Amino acid sequence: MFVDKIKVKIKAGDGGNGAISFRREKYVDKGGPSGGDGGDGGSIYFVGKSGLTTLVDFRYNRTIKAANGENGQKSNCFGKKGEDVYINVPIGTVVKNIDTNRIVADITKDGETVLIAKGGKGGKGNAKFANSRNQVPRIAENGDAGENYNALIELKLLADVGMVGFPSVGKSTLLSVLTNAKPEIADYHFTTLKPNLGIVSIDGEFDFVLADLPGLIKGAHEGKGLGISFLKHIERCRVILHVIDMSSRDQRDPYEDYLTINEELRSYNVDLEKRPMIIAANKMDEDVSQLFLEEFRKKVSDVEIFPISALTREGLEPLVKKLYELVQTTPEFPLEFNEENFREYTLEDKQDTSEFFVKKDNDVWVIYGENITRIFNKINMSSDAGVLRFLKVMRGLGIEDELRKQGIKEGETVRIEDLEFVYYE
Ligand SMILES: Nc1nc2c(ncn2[C@@H]2O[C@H](COP(=O)(O)OP(=O)(O)OP(=O)(O)O)[C@@H](O)[C@H]2O)c(=O)[nH]1
Ligand SMILES: [Mg+2]
Repeated sequence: MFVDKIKVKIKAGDGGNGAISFRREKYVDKGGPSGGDGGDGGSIYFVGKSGLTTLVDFRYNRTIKAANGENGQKSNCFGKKGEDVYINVPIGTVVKNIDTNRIVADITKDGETVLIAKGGKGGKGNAKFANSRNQVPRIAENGDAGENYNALIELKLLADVGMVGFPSVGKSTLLSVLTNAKPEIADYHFTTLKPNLGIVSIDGEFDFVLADLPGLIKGAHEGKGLGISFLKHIERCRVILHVIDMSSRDQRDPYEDYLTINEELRSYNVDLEKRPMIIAANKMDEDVSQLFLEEFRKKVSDVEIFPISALTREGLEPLVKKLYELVQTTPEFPLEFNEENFREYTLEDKQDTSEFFVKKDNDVWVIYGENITRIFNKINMSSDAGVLRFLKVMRGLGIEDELRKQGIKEGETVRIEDLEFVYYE
């Protein structure tokens, strides 16, 4: 089964909460604070692994989780760290965060290890809050939540040579005679619904990966036919093999076919033009093909043409040799990233945003925003000291100023998450 796209939930471990406790030892005066820190939550990593070719393993595992950190304990005992999770994925795996529409990882090498979701940091125990002014701190931090999001995991084919062409020109037939692959072959359009891969061996020693792609038609880049979803697979092929039906069986002109497909490639991604391309003029076993080929040669002089018959297996050797030579001399085409769609995910990024929002919902002033939620969740609100600390943070962030600016009056209610309190100057 060929799984090339799958949605999963990603959930790194939460950090454990810091503990509040005090020493009660015989000779220790008053007993100092001794609440240990919570352990960090486990992170999730993907590791590129050559040999894996599908995402099928994810079919049965739609949620990927790492363990939470344990809570801190008394007597300065730290909570245990949640274990990190490493998952092997095929090379060519791209992970996208659907919630933010950003690419989290693009795995292109064997052994490449990428952080997919960072575990939450453990909260500090009260021992960490002791200072000269406050020797009996009754506050501890809760652990941060582990990063979690909905992900789309996609597999981009990493073929060396990708075949493009109209439906029924013989792409799958060619793949079946050059490799061990057994793609479906039939005399109707769009026989191939998903790309097939095969390995072309030369003298059993050198080889390259050949991909047979679903047929393209005019408007493919806008989603016509099988459309854009398969054009992306050629993004990374080093070499393009343009297969053309020289027998003009479908009453199309081979030269027009050639122009149309090139236009589709160009409309989808200009870069494709930079890849070396050669032409397989197929179905040369048909009577009319020779005439069409002569016409074609007159119009196309800048691209090398290899007359072949996939059916009778004629003319294949020079074609394969040329493809191999091009694969050897053409660099890989990594996906191009720009700031917009690529960002490595770290929790630190989020901590930097100090923004919050204030709105009035009926009579209640509501304060919200990612950062404020994070701080709120971090502070242990079950103690007065915790609440006081939170109010201090609010002041520090300028929330109080903003409320005043927007006209809050004494006695009005303020709400943050599930905490409501009355505002006094
Ligand atoms: N005469 C002749 N027929 C061929 C040749 N190569 C393929 N065909 C026939 O053309 C038809 C289509 O072949 P496929 O290999 O399925 O074509 P395709 O390009 O993969 O088509 P789609 O998957 O629909 O895009 C089949 O009936 C093949 O037998 C050839 O060299 N000569
Ligand atoms: Mg096919």
